[in-house]
Amino acid sequence: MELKKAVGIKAADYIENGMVVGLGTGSTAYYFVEEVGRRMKEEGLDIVGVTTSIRTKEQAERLQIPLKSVDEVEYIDMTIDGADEISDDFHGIKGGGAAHLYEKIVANNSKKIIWIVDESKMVQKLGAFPLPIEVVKYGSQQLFKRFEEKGYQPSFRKNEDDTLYLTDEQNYIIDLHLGQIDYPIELEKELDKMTGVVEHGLFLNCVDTVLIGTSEEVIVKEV
Ligand code: DER
Repeated sequence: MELKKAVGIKAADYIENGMVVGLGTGSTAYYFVEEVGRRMKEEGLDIVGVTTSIRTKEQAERLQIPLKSVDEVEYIDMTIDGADEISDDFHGIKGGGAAHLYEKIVANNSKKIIWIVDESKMVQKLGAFPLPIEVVKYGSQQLFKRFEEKGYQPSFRKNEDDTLYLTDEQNYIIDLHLGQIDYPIELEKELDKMTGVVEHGLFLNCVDTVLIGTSEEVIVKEV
């Protein structure tokens, strides 16, 4: 957790007065948002936040970070968010925290995207991490069967009480256990065409900067 805290705090250095900032979701982004709150309180940092989940919204409200919806701003200057896997060619898998739909909406309306990870997230090729797929409830069992037939080893995301997990949009998550993904762009095209798939966790060709927390330092990689 220390690596996540170090990279989350470092990421806040990129935030400047007057920015509209996309506030990511997850255990690493949590530390970034906390640091933004600290800088606002102690240094007078003046920004507007656009959140990527209900839980980040609640955290930002606790920190009294002024917020706007993604639809209330012309664009977002910079979004700082976590990731579950980042490949050598800087493609990402997100959605481990089931927030990838809102995260992708905010990312797609951002001028600059920074991902903050600990070194364990850096991989040669994507796929060891299950690929989250947000699906509408109606027809989700049929989609599940399609994924099974494709050999994608699907599983519904569940709560601790074994009920089906519901996203902020009240949809289901199906996680695909694909193993190494050799052709992510082709997979993205296939998933984008499947009726009932709301959004998948492939974030391809979108990140600008990656901050990697290691035991020695925070490494900055410009893509
Ligand atoms: O859901 C997401 O994409 C989040 O960014 C999350 O999965 C990042 O992981 P973390 O909690 O290890 O930062």
